[in-house]
This record gives sequence, structure tokens and C-alpha cells, in this order.
Amino acid sequence: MASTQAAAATEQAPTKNPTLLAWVAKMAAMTQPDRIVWCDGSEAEKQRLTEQAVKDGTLIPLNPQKRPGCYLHRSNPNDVARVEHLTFICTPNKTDAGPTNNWMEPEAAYTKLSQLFEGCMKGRTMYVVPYAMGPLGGPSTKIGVELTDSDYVVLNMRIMTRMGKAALDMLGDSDDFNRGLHSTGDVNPDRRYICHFPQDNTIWSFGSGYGGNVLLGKKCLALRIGSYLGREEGWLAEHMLILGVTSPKGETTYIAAAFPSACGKTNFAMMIPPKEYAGWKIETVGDDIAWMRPGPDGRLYAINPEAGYFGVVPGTNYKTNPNAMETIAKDTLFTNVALTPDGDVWWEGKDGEVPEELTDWQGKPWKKGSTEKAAHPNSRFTAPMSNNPVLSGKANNPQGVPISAIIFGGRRSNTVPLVLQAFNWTHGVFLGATMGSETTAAATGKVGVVRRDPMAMLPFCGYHMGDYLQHWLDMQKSIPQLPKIFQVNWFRQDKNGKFIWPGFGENMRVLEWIVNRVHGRVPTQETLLGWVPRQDQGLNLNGLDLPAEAITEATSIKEDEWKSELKSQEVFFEQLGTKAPEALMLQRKLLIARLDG
Ligand code: SAT
Ligand code: MN
Repeated sequence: MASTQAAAATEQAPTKNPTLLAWVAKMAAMTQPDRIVWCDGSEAEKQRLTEQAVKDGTLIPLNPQKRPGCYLHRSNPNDVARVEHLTFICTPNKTDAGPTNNWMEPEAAYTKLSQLFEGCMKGRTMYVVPYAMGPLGGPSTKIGVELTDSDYVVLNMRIMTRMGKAALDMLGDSDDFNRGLHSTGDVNPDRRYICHFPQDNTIWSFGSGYGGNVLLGKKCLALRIGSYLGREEGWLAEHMLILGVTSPKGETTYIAAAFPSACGKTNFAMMIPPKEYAGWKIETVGDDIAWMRPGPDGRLYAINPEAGYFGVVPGTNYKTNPNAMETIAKDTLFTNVALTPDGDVWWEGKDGEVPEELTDWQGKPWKKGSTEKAAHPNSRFTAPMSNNPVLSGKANNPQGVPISAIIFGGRRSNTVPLVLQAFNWTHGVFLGATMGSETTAAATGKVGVVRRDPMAMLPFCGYHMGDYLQHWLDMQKSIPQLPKIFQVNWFRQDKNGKFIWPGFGENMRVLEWIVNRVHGRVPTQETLLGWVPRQDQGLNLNGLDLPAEAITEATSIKEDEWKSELKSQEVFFEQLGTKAPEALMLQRKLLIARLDG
């Protein structure tokens, strides 16, 4: 059996890369697929796979008049989000994975998962999916190959990455590629594992068919393995959107911003400025991940390693994100949204009337007024970035864009003010390190509890969090022209539980202040926490229907809240033990002294 598989893998392969061929043959010998198909990324292949996915029920075609080229996929109801408790970093020493990751010893993990993978593709097709993370040929771009038995995964990877022949050509005969193995197995949560082997540049994912668990280029390679490689090679792999903001004078400033999953990164990256900002333009470079390295001119350059968006659907509408609505109007895969009787899709928070009747995300009949959600709260769209009306002309630039500001933003109903600027890089790293956020539906588990989420990387850092923060501090030395660092919080609530700041397009006002600070154009007010907009020459609030008290509330610093915040930060730093960076401990002491003083 094994030699037949190996021969089949080699015979049809569109490459002579010996390392790749040997690896594919070895994985095929273990998983024993009936067929091996090398994906070329062509239109014909897309059509063939789509037809097949429709035939086997994986995809439901949507009304071609309403949603041309769009399909609906319903995942297994036990498989609707990332599973952090089943995600492992497999390093020889437990300390290398650190206290914030689940750990398995590599040999033990390979042995355990081999038993699951053994023969799991019998009767199935193994797709070989070569893909590039980053614009083809760029200095930051990495190649991965994902072996998968899911046509849904292939069709998603085709949107999310530069997939197929072009990636294989870029790889050539090199052995420098990420080895990803995925099988949906029997979609049983008891036999579900997402294992990362940073030393081997390898990912094994078993038992899931959903998003970040299986689109291995995304969270697994671009963040977990990426962050590990970034430390080795002197760059940063971050959970950040990248946008360009252009003023009426034609000056473009590029900004990277970290927010946890499902906290509005996609909305922010595609924002349309309010009418008071005529002449201003926001353009998207990326909506989820940034790879950043120092460039020859001493600035920090960022690329978006992805080619598509895997965004949260509920809440998306023409008010919150018109550009996303345009983006998902065609050629989009929807996962776990509701279906209308006329073959369109629906979700909570969509524009217009709630339909009388729907088929919900599980395929069951649904009636208006039902207490159940019609679309899953973590339902997603997969759409090519080329659909985005405000895609930056630089999104495909292999060199990336120079970053002038970095923003850290959590979801906090209290404590953290609307915006502040860090005193310097080290203080900015402290702000990022002490980020907290209320949990969302993007991962399984309780929603709405505050957890420390340093730089929005808690679920995505592929090594010891203390070393990661030290790496951020160390990067200062290799970036002569450091970006300025800011902290924002769009999610602060008043005492009635209502959001104080209107958010969405109005975030442009905060962005303008950040741009002005970056270029040294506005004075600022020093506070205990950092620099904030001045009352007189601060945020432009023209046209905003917001009482002055609301702004005071959204920007206020309450010392009692900060006392408990410091406690919670302390628990986090204690977890890092001796790896808690000294410079950050000093920042902490300074903050305590300021608050006590
Ligand atoms: O499922 S994903 O991990 O890709 C989405 C997210 O959590 O941001
Ligand atoms: Mn994300």
C-alpha cells in the first residue's frame, strides 16, 4: 500500500522538489487516501471542486441573481470556532511553549496523532495545496503546503492565500516550506487536535473542518509558527490589521492595529470616514494579520500575508461596514449563516426587515421571533480581498508598507480610556502586554469575561509569552525609525450598559488624532496612563451627536478601576515567572508609583 501511495504521489506531481515529494509520499502512506490531487489554483480546478462540493452537500449554491458565485456551508454544530483547549505547541521543552499555551512533547504528539491519521483518508481524496503567505516573491513571503481531505478547505485556501502553481514555482527545489497535514477525521471533539511543531515547521490538525483550526495558513502558520520564525529571524508576526489613511492633502500614513478575534478589525480596516471627513480615504492592506520587518530605510515594513478575509458575519451591514457588504456580494463562501426562502443568506444585524421564515445555520426551520439565533454568532464569510472596494494598491506589494503607528485595542466595558499614546516604545510594549479583553464567540468557551490578551496574541503566540514580549522590546534596536504606539478602546459602556463611543466610521476621529500625533502636529495632555487628546485641540467632534459628558466618560481614568486592573495584570505577569521582561516590570512599578503618588 505504502509504495503505491508513494508512486502515485510522485507520478502526477507538478514538481520535482525531492523534499516535498518525499514528504507527500510519507503522509500518503500514513493516511492512505484513494486519490492524490495536486492543486494548481486554476479557474477550472475551482469549478470542478465547487461542483463536487455541491454534489456531496458540502456547499449549497445561493441565488445567482442575489449572490453571484456565492455558496453556503454548514459545519458540524460541534465544530463552529477555534478550540484553544485542543490547540498545542509541541516543543522539546515545556518552558519553550510557556504558561499560556497547551504543550505536548513532539514525539508523543506525533505518535498520538499518527494513530488518528493512520488510514483516515481511506475512500477520500488527499489534496496537495501549495500556497504562499504574502505577495509572491517578496522578502517576507513564506511557502506552505497543506495536505487535506476537505474540498471546503481547498476552496477556502484558494481565497485566503495565493494558492497553486505560483506558490510551487516560488518554492522551486527548496526544502523551506511549512508542512501542514489536515484531516476532518470524523469531526469528533474527543479526537480533535491542532498541533504545532515549530522546530519542524510542521502543523498537524485532526478532527475539525472549521476556520482557524483547518485553514492552516492563517492562525497556525501566519501567527503561531510565524511568531516563532519571527523571533529566530528578527521580525514580528502579529494579529493586526493594516490600513492606509490618506488626508485631503494626499499624505498617506500606514497603521497596524491589534484587536482580539471578533472585535471589529475587519470593520476598522475598511472604515468609511463620516461626512465631516470629506476628502479623507481609508484603504485596507490587511484585516487580520501583519508580518512586519525592518526595511532598508530604517522603518518598519508590514505585509498582509493573506489574500482574502475570513470575517465575522453577524452585525455586518451597510451602516457598520458598507465595504464589507460590497466585498461579500459575490464570489464568497458563507459558513453557518441562515438561508432565506429565495436562496439568499441572512444573519442577525443584517440591514432590512427580519424575514418571517428562514432556514437556520443548522438547516432547521426558523421563524421570526424565535429566541434562537438564525446565524451562528461566529458565522463567517470567506471573500477574496480583490472584492474590497477600498483595497490598497499596496496590498500586493512584496515590500509591504511603512508603519507609522501601532494600535493596541481590547474590548473593555470599563477601565481603559478611548485613546492614549504611549510615552515611548517600551511603554507601548507595556500597553500591548497588559491588554485585556472580554471574550467573544470566535473561540469556544464563555463569552464576555475579561482575560489578559497581550497584543491580542494569547491564542496565537507560538512560544513562551515572556520571550515574545522580550522580542518586542529587543526589536527597538533594529528599527531606527520606530512607529509610535497607541491604545484604544471603542467598547466602553455607560452605567446603563450602553456603548459610549459610536465606533465604526466615527473611529476616524480617533484615527485623525493618531495621524496628527505621528506627524507631530497636535499638542497633547499628559496623564498617569499616557498622552491623551487635549480638551481644546484634541479630537474633532464636529457633527457628532454626543454630549460633552459622554466624551469625558469615554476618556476618563478611574483610579479604583485601575487598582483592580493592576491586580489582574499582576496575576498575568506572575504567570510568566522569571521570563517576565525586566523592562516591563519597571514600567509596572512606575505606573503603580504614579497611581499611588
Ligand atoms: O477561525 S479563525 O481563527 O480563523 C477566526 C478568528 O478567530 O479570528
Ligand atoms: Mn483574527
